[in-house]
Amino acid sequence: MILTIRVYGDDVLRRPAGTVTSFDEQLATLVQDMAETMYSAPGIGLAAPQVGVSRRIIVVDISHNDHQDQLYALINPEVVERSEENDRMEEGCLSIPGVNEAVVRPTWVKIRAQDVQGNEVEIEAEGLLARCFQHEIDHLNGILFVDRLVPFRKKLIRGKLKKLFGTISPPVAANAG
Ligand code: GNR
Ligand code: NI
Repeated sequence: MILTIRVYGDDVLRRPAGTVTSFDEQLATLVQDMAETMYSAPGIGLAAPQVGVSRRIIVVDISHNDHQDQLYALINPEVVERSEENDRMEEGCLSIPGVNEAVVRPTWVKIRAQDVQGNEVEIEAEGLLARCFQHEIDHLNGILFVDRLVPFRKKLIRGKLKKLFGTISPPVAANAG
């Protein structure tokens, strides 16, 4: 089932998502619906708050097909190690359509998470995959990529955000970014 993607200005995108504790059929269904929603958008990642579910769940697939053989579905994911080296890469977000800006982030990350069955997994990623994991984990903490722009660009896109979404939605200070 394709779910509705929430857009900039929706409070759920600013709320820190809750830890998942039940690895049941309902979780498996939600993960499948999130994957379907991501592929149909199309996008290379999706976090549960983007479909109105304030829980720590992400799906990522940077391949250009929906075969699901390169689908990562991660529960309670955390960045546990990051490179000192950074990359600057253009990002977009399904929740902020019409805005694309370069963001600086670590080139490489190690992620610790659980799979849909609750087994612990560790993943090392670099390049676009690392980029996408970091973008999605930010969503779980109420952080959007526009929060990570250099102050000058952040200021410049305020007008655009106001025009596109009718509001400015600043990061919540408590969401340590
Ligand atoms: O589809 C998406 N593309 C993308 C491109 C560069 C960096 C991050 C992303 S994630 C985005 C989908 C999305 O909004 N996920 O939260
Ligand atoms: Ni996004």
